[in-house]
Amino acid sequence: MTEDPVTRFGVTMEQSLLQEIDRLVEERGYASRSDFLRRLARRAVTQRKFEDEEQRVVGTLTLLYEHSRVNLGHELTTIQHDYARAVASSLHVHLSHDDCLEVLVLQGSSRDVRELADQLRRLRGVKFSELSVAASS
Ligand code: NI
Repeated sequence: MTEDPVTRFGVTMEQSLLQEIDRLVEERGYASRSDFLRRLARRAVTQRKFEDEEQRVVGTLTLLYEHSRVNLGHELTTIQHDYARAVASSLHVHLSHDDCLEVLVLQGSSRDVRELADQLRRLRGVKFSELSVAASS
């Protein structure tokens, strides 16, 4: 893989904002201001690509749900089977008598990943869901 050359450029911003950034860099352990800003930029670029439905993405969907709710487990499984092409793997943890944690590893088109996440999130009994994606090409 050829190395991607880096470019330096000037950024103008309010001093107060720069101070807030420096505090974040310090507190969160970023290597530098540049490191912090690069990560922010990559996130924005990924978000933009995710809006393109044909974009290939990889990611995870974390779900916390009430396993004791009638039919929920069945509905979750049925929807995942509908999108089997996008579900690379899943991890299930029985958290307590009532609650389960499920982490899906997703790989596919942005459209499939988003539709799957939306359908699962909407089910009654799903208490928390978080989708995290990165562009894969
Ligand atoms: Ni369980």
